[in-house]
Amino acid sequence: MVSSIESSVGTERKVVTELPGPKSRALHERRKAVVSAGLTTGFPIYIERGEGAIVVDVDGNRILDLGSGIAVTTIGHAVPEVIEAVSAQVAAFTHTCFMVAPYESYVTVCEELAALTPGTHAKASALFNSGSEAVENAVKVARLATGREAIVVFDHAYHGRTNLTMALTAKNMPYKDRFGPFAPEIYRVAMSYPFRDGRSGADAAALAISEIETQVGAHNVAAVLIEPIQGEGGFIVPADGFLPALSEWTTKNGVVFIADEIQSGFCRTGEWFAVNHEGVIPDMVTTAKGLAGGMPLAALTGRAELMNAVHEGGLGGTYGGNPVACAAAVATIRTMRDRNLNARAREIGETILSSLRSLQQDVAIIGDVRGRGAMIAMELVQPGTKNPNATAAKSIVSYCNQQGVLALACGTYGNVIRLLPPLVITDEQLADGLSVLCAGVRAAG
Ligand code: PLZ
Repeated sequence: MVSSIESSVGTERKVVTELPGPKSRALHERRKAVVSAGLTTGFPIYIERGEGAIVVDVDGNRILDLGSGIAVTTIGHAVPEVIEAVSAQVAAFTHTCFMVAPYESYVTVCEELAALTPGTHAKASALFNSGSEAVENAVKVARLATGREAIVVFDHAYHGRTNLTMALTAKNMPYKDRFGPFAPEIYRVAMSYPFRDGRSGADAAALAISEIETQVGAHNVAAVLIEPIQGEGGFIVPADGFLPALSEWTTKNGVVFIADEIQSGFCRTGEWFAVNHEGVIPDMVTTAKGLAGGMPLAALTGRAELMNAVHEGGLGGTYGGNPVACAAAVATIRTMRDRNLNARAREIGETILSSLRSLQQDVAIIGDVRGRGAMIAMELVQPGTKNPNATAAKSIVSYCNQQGVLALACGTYGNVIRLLPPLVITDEQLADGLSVLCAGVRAAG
């Protein structure tokens, strides 16, 4: 069964119909009648199967996936280890609710999280269904453990779409517009954005800290919540020293430092977590996405004294840490370790960076190329300025799509193209994807 799936999907990108093809277009018509218009799909090809870095649509087109379903299928599609673990778990049992009748895989996932997240201190975790839910719970625990209410977040931040996490997310359109009122006691301060603010990490941290101290008061702050590399906001890598300075300030002031590693975690940046690049040890870490290789699972991991400050029954949910998702996570983490995917992420990063940096020499619309490991982006500008060029981003994404390559845009200004390939992408597939992308950039520039 596993081998027939493996052998049935080719490894090369191959477009056999116009895109989207006739079957995808027909499905899209059906969808319009019944799926909320609030959900949009940039490139509505309907997927039938996948393997590694290739997804196959209902018209038989083989599409190269450079987005991993937004950093989720980090170990690739249809990974044999995950197929086996999930299939066995589905056959054994699919649900009991961990609060009703527990099972081993939940505990194993929490053991892995304790071992892999930064720091050797005692840790405890709780498992949830989505990234937003993990972030919501981080806020709950930080408030309870500190007895304080204020939560500090940053410009360009993305933390989710639920009511509380919408308030934590910076960008209005499309995430927040007319969906309020929003949760109170959320304060936004300046992010370090080297391409746009030109500040050193120390200066950017001093600015953020002074905003917190003058506008909120350190003693009111329960937590500082930050993506160590911002995802939806534009793959913004803060200047060196920014995260360590913030982390030091939180420690001095009894504030919980929460790293939202939902997009940047689990080998994406060439480390288990993006904070590892700067030796920062967060008090709490939220994870999801890459953690379970495509099954919905999220986690909140934190210092045991914070996580265990919660009263009995204070955390939970029907599906959180579902056994099938936990089985997938155990297999996913093992696969990451066995295949040394952190090293592979770094190799992929070097290849992408060198290709995009050399392109930047002759194309005036690339303002910045940045990122770590296999989390790399280019920020597009109007030639000769730093003014955002969202039109170019749109046309490059659609060029890639027409060639059978899935690429994603992001950014507060919609002008960033981000690459999040599955880490099992082959050198040939990566070279192919980059040549399509570079042609798209040249055409737009
Ligand atoms: N924190 C850092 O990246 C999810 C959002 C896609 P959920 N990012 C993709 C979209 O448009 O909804 C994300 C993230 C960071 C939290 C989240 C939220 O995770 O699993 O989507 O709830």
